Amino acid sequence: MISDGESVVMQLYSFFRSGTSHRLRIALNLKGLAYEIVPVDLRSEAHRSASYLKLQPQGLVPALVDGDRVLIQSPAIIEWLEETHPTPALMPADADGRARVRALAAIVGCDIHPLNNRRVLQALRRDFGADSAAVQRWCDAWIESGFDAIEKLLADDTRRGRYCVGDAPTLADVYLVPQVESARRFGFNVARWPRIAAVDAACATLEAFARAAPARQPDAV
Ligand SMILES: N[C@@H](CCC(=O)N[C@@H](CS)C(=O)NCC(=O)O)C(=O)O
Repeated sequence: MISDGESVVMQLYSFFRSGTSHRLRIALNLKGLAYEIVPVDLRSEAHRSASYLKLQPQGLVPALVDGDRVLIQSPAIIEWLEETHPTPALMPADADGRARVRALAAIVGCDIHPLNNRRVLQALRRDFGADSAAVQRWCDAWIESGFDAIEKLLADDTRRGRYCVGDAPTLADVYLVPQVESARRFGFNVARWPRIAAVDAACATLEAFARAAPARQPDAV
């Protein structure tokens, strides 16, 4: 464990290309919290090792260790961070704004990301005989329908600023940016969703987002 002088630095079990790990890195950076990355290499099945399963019994990244506390599931960890480190807030002050942020985040977190997750794609190949073209069609469908909906929601929001909701980054941006990164990896030109592309570009100018990018991680190879 590393100490920053007063407290023990949190450890983030993370894989550089994992969208859920990417979310956590952005949230931690926005909050200005110190953390150490512990790489978990999904390609070598490190997430299924006995030692990692003791932390996260599903064998999924990320996990956040804070002293004796082990936190799992990125939405739960992000909410915990928001509650324990409320400044800067990643949720708007008003209930309507918070509902909007949660809805945008849920489109990514519930309706796009889980369907394109590695273990789901492995099951499609292994148990249902899907070839590479079928798997690509599957992924494309969920990204397209989710991004079409987000683009429409952004277009309809007349009070929108630089980010998904308002003029400061919120959890909606924390969820969206890693999904944009993933869509690019799946071969999409994100310019076809101009408002999503603009939010992504605005976020990229912030150090908290730039430092969280997969390419900037110690395990990026
Ligand atoms: N709902 C979980 C999902 C975590 C998740 O799916 N993580 C992926 C990486 S983005 C993973 O570990 N996949 C391993 C696998 O599918 O084998 C969360 O948000 O923490």
